[in-house]
Amino acid sequence: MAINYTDRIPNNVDLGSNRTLQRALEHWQPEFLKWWEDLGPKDFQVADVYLRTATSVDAKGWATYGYVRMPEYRWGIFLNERDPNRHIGFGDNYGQEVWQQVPGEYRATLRRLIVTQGDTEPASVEQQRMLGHTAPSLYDLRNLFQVNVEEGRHLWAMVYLLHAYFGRDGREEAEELLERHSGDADKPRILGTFNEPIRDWLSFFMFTYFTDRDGKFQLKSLAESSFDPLARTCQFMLTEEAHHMFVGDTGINRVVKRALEVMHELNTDDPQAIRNAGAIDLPTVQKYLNFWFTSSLDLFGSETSSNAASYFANGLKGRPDEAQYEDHVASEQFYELQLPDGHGGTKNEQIPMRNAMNEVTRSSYVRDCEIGVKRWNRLIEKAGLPFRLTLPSTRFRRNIGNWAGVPTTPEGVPISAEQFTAHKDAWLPNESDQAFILSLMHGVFEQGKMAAWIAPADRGINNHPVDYEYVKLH
Ligand code: BYC
Repeated sequence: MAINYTDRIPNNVDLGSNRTLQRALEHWQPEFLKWWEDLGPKDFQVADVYLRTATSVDAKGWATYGYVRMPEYRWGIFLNERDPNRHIGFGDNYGQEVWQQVPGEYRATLRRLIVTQGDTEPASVEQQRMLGHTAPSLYDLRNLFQVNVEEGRHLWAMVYLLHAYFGRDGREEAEELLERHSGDADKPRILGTFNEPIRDWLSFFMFTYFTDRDGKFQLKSLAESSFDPLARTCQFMLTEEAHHMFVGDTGINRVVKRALEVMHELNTDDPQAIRNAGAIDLPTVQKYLNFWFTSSLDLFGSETSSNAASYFANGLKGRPDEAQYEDHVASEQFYELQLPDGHGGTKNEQIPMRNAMNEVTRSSYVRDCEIGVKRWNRLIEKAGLPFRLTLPSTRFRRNIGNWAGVPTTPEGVPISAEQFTAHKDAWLPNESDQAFILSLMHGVFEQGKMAAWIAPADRGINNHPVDYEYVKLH
């Protein structure tokens, strides 16, 4: 179904045929806009931003480009087309028909999953709220705002499901999605990473590379759901998510490239000399990577999870790309985990595969993260330098799961709490690293100009040059 843009809320779900639902969402819309005004990107609301907007969910229409003022962005409700032949792809109900309504027995669990997913979307906008002021170029400013408006739309996607399928409880949850706030002492966002401040663009690129990639894997898992409207919503969200990870991937690439240029010009790999020249030294890039990668690892939940086992058994949440597996029931298989033994060592434990689904997904995620790291290292290698960026062990600096609070080296070797404290400043961004990175953050808003700490992008957006006027500031 085409997207109806004459409606107050653009949609391809025939919203007009359900007046009660339409009215409920039209009631939520001004609350959303108020939230956007209060906690969305600070300032820049009257700027014309070169944004893509979905005008249909097919390949031709999902990215239609033009100048838009952010508050006038057409946030709407778009689901992938329904596949009448779709059947449940995993778990105890494998092969049965997918659900168009929420089965009563799974109502609370599905609502919780949708709320958790929905909570991350506005959280990320709140976290990135101040970054516009310090954008390294108009190109980057535009990318930030593209990410922000689409996260806003992803919130709409979850709010639609809550309103359409969960009655009054759903409407209340939708309100609370605008009441919890990132970092709020009383009403924080649900998941840890989404309460971490993002004050600088190095963190923003790390977040879009590592944390948006958690989004990719969680959305892929939910895109397998037997609850068909959820699956179809997530399938379309995934189309938009790719650009967010691209922003992170190329952003880090450009930071590394600039560091290498300065190292070459000065003929030194002394981090202080590189900092003095206004670029970001590679050991500091590694520390930020350590922080955001490990924080994002926590987003997969515990290694052994009875929640994950019942999500899978009941067909609520599958494995990313479930079709690649041979056994979709996974009731007889086991998974081997290496867990802390409580005495400073490790022990191996076999657990039922269904209880290990978080770990299965986390492992796929780690493999996906490695692709970018390899690409960044290729640049460093080409420059003839021995330095390599690496992903730390999945045991390092964990706050959730079996390794939570167990001090280890970045390689995952258990150490004492004293040893961890002694090395912390060398492994993670310390106060002076953060102060240095913040000192580089100054907005560059002149067309064609780029901040000195980052190399220009290789190409622009939608075939425009990198120095195009992506944001018209008035
Ligand atoms: N922080 O059995 P456990 C995205 C909670 S990102 C705080 O270990 P489970 C995006 C957990 O909720 C994708 N709490 O884990 C990216 C549970 O609490 P309750 C977001 C945590 O349930 C960038 C308890 O610990 N989508 O889209 O198997 C920009 C024990 O849970 C954390 C989803 O996450 C944490 N890190 O799995 C914008 C999908 N981890 O319920 C957007 C929906 C766990 O006992 N969520 N806990 O009170 C889920 O599938 C699951 O809830 C989780 C946890 C994967 C998060």
